[in-house]
Amino acid sequence: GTPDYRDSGLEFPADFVFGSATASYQIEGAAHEDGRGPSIWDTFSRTPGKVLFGHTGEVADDHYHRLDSDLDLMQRLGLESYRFSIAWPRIQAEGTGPANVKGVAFYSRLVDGLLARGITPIATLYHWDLPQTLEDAGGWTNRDTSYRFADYAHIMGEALGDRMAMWTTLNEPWCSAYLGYGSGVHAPGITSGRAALTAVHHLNLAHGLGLSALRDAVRKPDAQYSATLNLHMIRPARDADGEALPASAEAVRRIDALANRAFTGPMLHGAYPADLLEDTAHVTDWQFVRPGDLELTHQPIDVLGVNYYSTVTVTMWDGVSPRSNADGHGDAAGSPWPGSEDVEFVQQPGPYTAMGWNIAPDGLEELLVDVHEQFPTLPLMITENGAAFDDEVRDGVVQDDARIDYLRRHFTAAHRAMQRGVDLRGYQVWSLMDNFEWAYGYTKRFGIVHVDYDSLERTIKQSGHWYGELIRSRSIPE
Ligand code: GBH
Repeated sequence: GTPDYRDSGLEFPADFVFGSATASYQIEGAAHEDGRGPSIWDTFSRTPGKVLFGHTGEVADDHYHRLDSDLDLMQRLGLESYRFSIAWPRIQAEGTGPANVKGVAFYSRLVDGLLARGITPIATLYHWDLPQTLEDAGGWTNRDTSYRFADYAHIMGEALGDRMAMWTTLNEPWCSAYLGYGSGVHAPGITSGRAALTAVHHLNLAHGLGLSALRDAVRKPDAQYSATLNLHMIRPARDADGEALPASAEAVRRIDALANRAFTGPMLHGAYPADLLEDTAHVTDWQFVRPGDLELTHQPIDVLGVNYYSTVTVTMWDGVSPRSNADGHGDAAGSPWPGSEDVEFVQQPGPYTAMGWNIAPDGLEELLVDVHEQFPTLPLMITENGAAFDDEVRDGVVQDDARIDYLRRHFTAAHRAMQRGVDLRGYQVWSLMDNFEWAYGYTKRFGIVHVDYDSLERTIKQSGHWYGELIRSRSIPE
């Protein structure tokens, strides 16, 4: 291999699953149809100043009405799997009570359509669209929400459990907790460190309770169960000679505790890390962790889903020099790092995507190897990787070379991690199509398929064709 990760010709094993991913609120639209109740993202996106240009998921990609043609699109791309999420408020408008038959029918049709085309369905139960009624009762700061999530998981297990290949409980609980309740840049837009840490625990509890409820309901012995985490690849800040700054080790440890071990601890070890509890003792006493909870959060999983986009580089702020806000959340009202607001996220070397995120394929290799070393018997799946760039349609073609280059480097990195012994089962590119990019609205395009937001017409980008070629040949194309 070459040191810059721009390889071609690397082959992937026959059972490696190449797919693409989306999330309900980002693509579906049809926000008021067939009994769907409001979610926290409906409320948040309609609150002035929260989402760029006041964009909402009201129409999004109108996927709800274009299901069949979108399924055909997946088939044309040659996808082997499709990772989607289920909108909880379509199933239970207020987050409680019996299943809404029409909501269930939509996902049932989706799963059948995938299977009919030979595409493996991977469903995430929660990709951030909490029923608003549950938020009104405290949302993820209310322990009851974890139990409501388990009820919902049981409903879905009964409804789709005969066909679903792989289940994921939560997508990126880091974002739900720290961006939703800490920095407030995501719904419900609360800015409280204590609320964020309370949410961390109730999300961990929801994962565990939801997983057991699913297992009880699903009648398919080979179904697989997982959670998806956006594990942070954290690097120490260095001086001009490349030496790690003395204060950086402390910063790496603190961010690793909050971002990574706050979830892997309870989910995979059955304990919160002692240093996390100490670091945050001035924020909360963690009394919301009740006796027996850590047995509930610690459920066996078959695969760990890893979402990877970029690296972060940290040191401790000296309290004097102007602060870098390169974590992308510097202008938020609150901090996404409760108790560690004195960690500084320093400017990284680039190049950057349109999100301003550092492009670092070596970080993906390192992260996968690192997670594998921590959990040697746990198979991994990349459940999201991709990039936003400023795409343009010219003569009906989107020549997104930057995205092809990004994907090539990250597939190379994944391949290298496998060469180094990582049990990596598949790769779901984010995203199947351009969509509602949360607080950025429709201004950032991650798709391998372009969406025209006036006509809602889909155009496969060159990266989509490139990916199709990778899937067909099972090796990284020229
Ligand atoms: C995912 O979240 C989501 O699951 C998905 O819905 C979303 O559309 C997609 O990614 C793209 O955003 O500024 O360098 O410090 C990504 C979560 C958390 C990833 C913050 C980048 C900051 C990187 N993001 N993180 S940096």
